[in-house]
Amino acid sequence: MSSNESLANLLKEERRFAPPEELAAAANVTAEAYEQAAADRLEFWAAQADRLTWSTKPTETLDWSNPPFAKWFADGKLNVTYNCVDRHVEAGHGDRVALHFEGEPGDARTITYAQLKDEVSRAANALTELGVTAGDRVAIYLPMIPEAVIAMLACARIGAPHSVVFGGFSADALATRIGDADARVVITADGGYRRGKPSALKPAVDEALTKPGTEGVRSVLVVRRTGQETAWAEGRDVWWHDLVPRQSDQHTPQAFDAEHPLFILYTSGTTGKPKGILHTTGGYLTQASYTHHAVFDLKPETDVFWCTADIGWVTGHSYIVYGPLSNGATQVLYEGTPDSPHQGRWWEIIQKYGVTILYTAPTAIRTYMKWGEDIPAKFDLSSLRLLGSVGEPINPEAWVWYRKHIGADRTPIVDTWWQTETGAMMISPLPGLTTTKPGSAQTPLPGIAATVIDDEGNEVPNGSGGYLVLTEPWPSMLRTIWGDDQRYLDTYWSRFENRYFAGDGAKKDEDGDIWLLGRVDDVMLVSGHNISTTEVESALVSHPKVAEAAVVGASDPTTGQAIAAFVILRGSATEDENLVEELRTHVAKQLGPIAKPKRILPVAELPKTRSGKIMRRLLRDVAENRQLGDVTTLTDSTVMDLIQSKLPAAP
Ligand code: 6R9
Repeated sequence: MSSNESLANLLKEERRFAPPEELAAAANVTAEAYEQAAADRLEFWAAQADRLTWSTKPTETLDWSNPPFAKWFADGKLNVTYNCVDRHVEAGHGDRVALHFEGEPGDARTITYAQLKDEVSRAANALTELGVTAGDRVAIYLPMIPEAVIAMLACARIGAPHSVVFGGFSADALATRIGDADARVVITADGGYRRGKPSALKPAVDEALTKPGTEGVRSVLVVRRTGQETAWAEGRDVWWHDLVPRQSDQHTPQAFDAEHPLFILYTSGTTGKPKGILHTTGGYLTQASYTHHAVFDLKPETDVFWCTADIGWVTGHSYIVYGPLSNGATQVLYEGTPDSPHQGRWWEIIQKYGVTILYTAPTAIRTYMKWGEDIPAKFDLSSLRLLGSVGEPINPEAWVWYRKHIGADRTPIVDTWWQTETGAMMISPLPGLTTTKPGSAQTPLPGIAATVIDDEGNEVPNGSGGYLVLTEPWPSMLRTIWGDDQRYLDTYWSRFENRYFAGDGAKKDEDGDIWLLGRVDDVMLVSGHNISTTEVESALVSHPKVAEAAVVGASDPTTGQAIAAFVILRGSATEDENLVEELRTHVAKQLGPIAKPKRILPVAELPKTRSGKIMRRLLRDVAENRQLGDVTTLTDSTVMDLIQSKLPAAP
C-alpha cells in the first residue's frame, strides 16, 4: 500500500453459522485450548509437541536468542517418518487404510499403514543404495500418485531434505529449483494422466539436467506410470520398479535433531528468483499435526479425509503428507483434474470413499459454481461432516454455495489462512467452537499471535484495515530462505520491527475477527482510497450471474487508478451490454460508489497459478495495455491469449 490511508472497510457480511451441536459436543479441541495458550504460549506448544513420539524428548521449547532465526525444541530428536507411519503400525493400526489412491483413468490402489511402512522402508533403502545420505537434497517431480507420498517419506526417513516441484512446471523452472537446492537425485515418472491423456514428465527432467547448475544430480529415479516411451540416460537413470521392489522392507529410522532440515519448497513470488522456503523437523511436525487434529477435528478411526491440493504445493506437504499421516488418518489421494472424465468426478469420489472431511481451494469452489449445482446434486455427499478452504480469500457467496450445495447446509466451513512460509495453519475457525462468518478466517489458532497494523506499525482498531502481521514466533515457521539469510530478513522482517510481515492486507471487524483482503501488492488506490481486490471481487461474485471475478487497479489520469474487472459468468448467464451496467451498479450498491469498476470484461477463464491463485499482475498488464510479464507459473498460458483477444480498444 502506497499511501497512509488504511484499507477501506467496505464489505458488510451479516450471515452467521453456529457449529452443529453434535460436532461441538465431541470436538477434539475446546475453548480451553485458547485459555491454555493465552496463559502460557510456550507451555501450550510444548504440550502439543507431546503428540509426537520423540527419541529424545526436548527440554527446551523456543530459542529466540537470535531473532528472527528461531529454534524450536532444539535439544529434542525424532524421525518424522516414524511418526507418520511406523508408530501407527506399532500401535496396532497396521490394517488401517492410509491412502485410497484414485488414478485419473479410474485405476485404484488401497495402501494400509503396514503396506506404507514396507514401501517407505524399501524406498529409503533404495535412496541409500543410490548414495543419498542425511543432508543431501532430493528433488521430487511426480504426478499425484502414491510414489509421491512414499518418496517424500523415504527422504524424511533418511534425513535427506526434499524439494518437491510441481509436476506441471517447465524444464526451466525445474532446473532453477534443482540448481538452487543443489539436488543429488531427482525422483520423477515417465508421465501422469491429465484430462484423460498421458502427459510426459521425464522429458522435462532430461532437459532440465542439460542446464547449468544442475551438474550435482547423480541419479534420476523414474516411476513407470503411463508406460509411454522414455529417453534413457544409461548410468544416470534408474527405474523405480527395478530398484525399489528388490530392497528389504526393513529399515531402522534414525533420529534427527529437531532443527534438521525437512524440506525446501519454492514459492514463486511476483519478482525475482523463486524463494526456497526452508522447514525443519520438530516444530514443523508439531504444528502440522496439531492444526490437522484441531481444525479438522480428525477422528482417525472413522474419518476419511481428502485434501485436493497437489503435492507440489505446501498444502499437499502439510495436509496430505505430514499432518494427516502423523495423526494416522485415512485419506483419498486423487491424481487428476475435477472434470475428467466428467464434471462430477470429485463428488463421485466423495461418494465412492465416503469422504467425511474435504479440504479444497476457493478457485475449485467457484469453478463448480460456474458449472452449476445440479452436478454435485447427482451424488450422495451425505458422508461429509466438515469442509475446509485455503489458498485465497473465499468470497462470501462462494462460501455459502459450498456450505449449501456440498455441505447440505449442515457442515461447518473452516477458512484457513496460512502460507508456505508459515508451514501450517495460523488463522482459522475451530469447527466445534466458532460461529462462522462467510469470508472470514476469523481467529488466530491457539498459540498463534496475529494482528492487523497500519503503516506506522500501530494496531488498527476494530472496524479498520491494514497489514496482517504475526507478532510471535510459531513452531512451523520457515527458518530461512535456503542459502539466503539476508533475503529472509529483508522479505519478512524488515517492513515492521520484530514482526513478521505476511504481505497480505486484512481488516478487523467490529468483533475483532480477521478478514483477509488479498496481497498488498494487489491493493488498488482509487482517488486516494486503498480498496481491496477481494472486497470488489466478492461483491461481483454476490451477483447471481457471476461465478468468479478478478479485479485490478489500472492507472487512470483522473483517479490515479481505476478498477478494471474480469468476470466469469455462471453456466446459464449470457453477456450483453446491460449485464455490464447491471454489475457496475450492483458493486456500487454493495460497497459504495468509490468501488464501482470503471470497466468490466466477461471472460471464459482467468490466469491462475498451479495452486489456483489468480495472477492479477498479468491482468494489470492487460488492463494497462502492456506487454505481459512472466507467464511461466501459469497453469495454462493460452488463457491470456483468449483474454487479450476479447479486449476492446482501451477507452
Ligand atoms: C497455504 C497457501 C499464501 C498466500 C497468503 C494469502 C493467500 C492462503 C488464504 C489466503 C485468504 C485464506 N491465502 N489462504 N488468503 N484466506 N484462507 O496458500 O500457501 O501458496 O504460500 O500462499 O495465499 O495471500 O499470503 P501459499
